Amino acid sequence: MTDKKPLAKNSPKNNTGKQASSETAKTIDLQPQTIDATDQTMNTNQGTLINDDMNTLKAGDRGPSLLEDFIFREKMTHFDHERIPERVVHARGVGAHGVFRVYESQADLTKAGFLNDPSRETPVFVRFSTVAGNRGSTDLARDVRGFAVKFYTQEGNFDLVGNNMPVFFIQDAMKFPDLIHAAKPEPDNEIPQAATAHDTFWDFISLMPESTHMIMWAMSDRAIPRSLRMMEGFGVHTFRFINEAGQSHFVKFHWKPLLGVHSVAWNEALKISGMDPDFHRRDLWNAIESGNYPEWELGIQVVAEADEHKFDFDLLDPTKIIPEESVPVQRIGRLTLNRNTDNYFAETEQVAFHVGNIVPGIDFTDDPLMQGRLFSYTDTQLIRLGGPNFHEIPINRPIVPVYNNQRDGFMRQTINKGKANYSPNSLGGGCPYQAMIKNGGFNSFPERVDANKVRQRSRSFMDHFSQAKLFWYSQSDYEKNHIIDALSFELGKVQSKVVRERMLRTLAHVNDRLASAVAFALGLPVPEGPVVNEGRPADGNPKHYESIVREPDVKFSAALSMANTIKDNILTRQIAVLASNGVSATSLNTVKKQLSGAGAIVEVIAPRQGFIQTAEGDAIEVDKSFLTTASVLYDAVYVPGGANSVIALEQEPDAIHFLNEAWRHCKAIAFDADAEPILKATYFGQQAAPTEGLIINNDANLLADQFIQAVQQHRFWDRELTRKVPA
Ligand code: HDD
Repeated sequence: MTDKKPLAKNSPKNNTGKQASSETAKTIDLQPQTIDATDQTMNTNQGTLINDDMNTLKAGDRGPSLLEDFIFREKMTHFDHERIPERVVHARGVGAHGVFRVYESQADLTKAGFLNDPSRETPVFVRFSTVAGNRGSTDLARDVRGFAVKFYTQEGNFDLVGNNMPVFFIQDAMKFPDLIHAAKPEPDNEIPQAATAHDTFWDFISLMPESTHMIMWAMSDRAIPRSLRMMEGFGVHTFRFINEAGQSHFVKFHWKPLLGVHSVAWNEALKISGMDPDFHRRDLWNAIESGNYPEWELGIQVVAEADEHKFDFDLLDPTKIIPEESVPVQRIGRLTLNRNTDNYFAETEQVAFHVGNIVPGIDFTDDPLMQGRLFSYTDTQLIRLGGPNFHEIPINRPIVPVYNNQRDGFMRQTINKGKANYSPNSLGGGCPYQAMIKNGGFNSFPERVDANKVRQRSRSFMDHFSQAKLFWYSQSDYEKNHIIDALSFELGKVQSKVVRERMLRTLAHVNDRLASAVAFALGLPVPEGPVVNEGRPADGNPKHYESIVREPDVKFSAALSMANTIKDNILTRQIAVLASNGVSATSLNTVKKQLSGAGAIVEVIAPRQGFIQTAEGDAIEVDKSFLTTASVLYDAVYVPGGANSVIALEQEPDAIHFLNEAWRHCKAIAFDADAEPILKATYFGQQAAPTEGLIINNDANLLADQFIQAVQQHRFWDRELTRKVPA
């Protein structure tokens, strides 16, 4: 047993033993709380060294345990209290540290310091999440993804608590608890987990036509991202920028991923959920550990105050986007995630975001969803994190010291000196002082509000379908098919015929083809008639709540289709190489070298783990066996030649299934020319199937070039137009 004294100082290392890749004001701030037990001796929470952590204290070695065993009692009590309530929504998440830097000063728009100074690197903590599932649910659920960014600025924390979709299901926060109750597992039997394919969700949605635009996004492939690193983020609401002169501009925030926006196939998502429920979490972790830091550009759409009413929708309505054709997105800065957490609970679980955390230069608008959020986020942390001092938890505290007269409460850490805990005071010399506006004191934008108090929705919010149509019109053919398939799946799981019919009526307000294709899959006719919209108009006129059915002014927006995304690199793409004893090392190594050189991650998969013997007589280490991995965990497959390897894999059902499934999910597949017998053994090799994304070559260098170009395309969705592969 080692007998060393605990270290007085804590180590700044992260839990991989590697030095943090980038030191920021926040990483320095976290260091006093970061503990590394390497070479240390175990002690109790009171500091007493522990001699035996294996046995409780007993009256005789076969006798009863003794109550005086303070070491056991402390350990067990702490364990019994380890869990805290999970988030009521966005329970499953993953976080990482990073930095943000603005490209050029935005001082003409905002006085926010972190957007004014290109030399300033602002530390950030980002948490991605799914919305509906529990903490232990699968990453690849069909769901919206949370994209919450905490900027630790020198003027305090700014939280941009967004999603990977630019609109929301509801317009008014009053409906949030109902939306979430309907989406979560049903209350009588708590089924289904992390899925909206059930009656209560679609019952609610079918009665809320304002959700139609968001439903189009949620039923699109945006809801099943290939990677958290390959999805967009949006602040959703219209915010305000305030400059030094006090002028306000409306602003929408965007995050644009440098790797492009990519998804998986729905059938693939279902299988990934079984093969690796931590698929996204692992992908993010591995990317950061390997130095492939995920990056996004911060985009803004800016609208002058005077132009507030020039759109065919209301800027305050969170179910609407500003089409990029109307107001282009300016890319103003870059976010880089460069450090994994040291401790999931301390950081990712305890981080507390709040839409209300803003800094001078940024302000709210009267979006009624945003206004309700301003209440909910602090309130939820009070129960989740157990009291009013959650801002003191290291991951939540700002990088600037906090001086105010807020005191006490459960788990208070700060030791405030002095007698004066009130303001104004003279006994404390009047401290802490209030800040002048010119010295950075926050002052709200003096928006003029002159109105009657009403519990009502603006008529300008009643256009429920035009942007759902815009989204539909802007999708490629394969994306439209995926939306039809997703709705057919989800509504197909709904037991209530009334609900299904009501949803078909809603879809008919978006597009006839969409509605009739889903109706066909459900074996139902498309019902006619208006959609239902609940609401008690304060003016007594039911027409107030009737949906306005119209075409959008902008009829097509390229930015809405993932088909138009970046397809010029294969960075961090996972490539499977199927091989067995007798594989051609020359081919395998040539292709692997080129793929790795282009930034892909290549893994050799064989019938068994360990090593395979190559045709040339060397041994190659196997990364995974067919038992421990699956095609759905890769972006593309390569099958090198080598006579014995080809014979072995041709007769290996797992290898053939691997290839058939990769084909079904529209992935690039490459064969050495002499590996063609394996192709012949696949289902697609026996059909007159389209050959896009299928590469066969006897020159390994040429094959690698063609393969890289194919992998860049991500997927060959047109394959789905012919008969699907039975895999
Ligand atoms: Fe929310 C969490 C995003 C509407 C109430 N929300 C939460 C998280 C994200 C969002 C990303 C997880 C933060 C984290 O990682 O810890 N929420 C949104 C977006 C919305 C939205 C983009 C619409 C534009 N949310 C919304 C409304 C309400 C809430 C209307 C209530 C009035 N949201 C919450 C919450 C959560 C939350 C209950 C649960 C855990 C938490 O806050 O910290 O307060």
